[in-house]
Amino acid sequence: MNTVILLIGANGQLGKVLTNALQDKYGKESVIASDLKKSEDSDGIFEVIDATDIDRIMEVVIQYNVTQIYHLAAILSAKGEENPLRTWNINVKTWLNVLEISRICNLEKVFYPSSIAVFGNGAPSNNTPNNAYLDPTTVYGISKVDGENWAQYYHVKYGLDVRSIRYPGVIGYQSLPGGGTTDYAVDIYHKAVLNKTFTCFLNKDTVLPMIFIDDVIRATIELMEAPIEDIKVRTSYNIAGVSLSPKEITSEIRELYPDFRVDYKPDFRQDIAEGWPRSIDDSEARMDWGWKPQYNLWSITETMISELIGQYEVIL
Ligand code: AKB
Repeated sequence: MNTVILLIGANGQLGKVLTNALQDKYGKESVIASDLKKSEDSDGIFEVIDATDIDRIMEVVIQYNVTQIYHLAAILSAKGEENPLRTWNINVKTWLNVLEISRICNLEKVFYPSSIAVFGNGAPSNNTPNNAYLDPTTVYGISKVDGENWAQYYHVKYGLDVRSIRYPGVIGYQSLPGGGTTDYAVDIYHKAVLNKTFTCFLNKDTVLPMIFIDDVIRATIELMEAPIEDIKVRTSYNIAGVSLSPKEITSEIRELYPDFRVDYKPDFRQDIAEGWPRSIDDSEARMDWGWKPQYNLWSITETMISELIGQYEVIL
């Protein structure tokens, strides 16, 4: 069977990069990117899909003989709090649509991104284990716990091969994140390269688990390619990159931009961040399918800055 992948939510921070990585791997003709609007810079097959519309997803799955779905569409933690019921409806309904279609069409594999937002105050905040108690404090987190349980349900009940990772905050240069609590860790690099002062919405010492985009894309593809018998966790796997605070990122950036200035104005996102782990225990992912991060704070900083300089065409 030829692999044909449908990515839902392909215009987001991860979607664009994952689409390119999957196109490189499987060929442009085997990857269908989709989102609510056609992306300006899409290079390959693109279909407009509103994932709350199950018939539209089905149409595209049948049209292209799709064999795998990566479901990336979701409203993130900070944005989600503006309208909790809408967030719940979108995050959960779109995921159930994808699961139902995957079951009906007997798809080979499905990918579901979960998040460190599934954890709350009931979990240890250092080295949070995979099976820690889940009492999330945001509607986004609640929807991800729910989504993980649905993933496991479809696996156990229908034998659907659903695989999932709990993403830390993702740092990447290709596109801006939107609506998350960890977004500051991308914005800060943009401001540094543009020689602007950065106003941080978290306190300087707030440590959160983060991961570089290349590591997260590699983790996703490695998980999806792992032999089925290696996948022991059917809710979602913890993965860790590097745990960081705004102060630590700032001091690394100052190695290259000594005059870089950061002001701190914590807002409601500080409360969200305080409910999340400081660091993640990813030993199950390491053991089951060989996960290992490659980027540390310094290599993230060097890569972010050199890539963004290229994008903004500024001279160091
Ligand atoms: C967010 O901040 O909401 C996301 C996440 C950690 O899932 N980046």
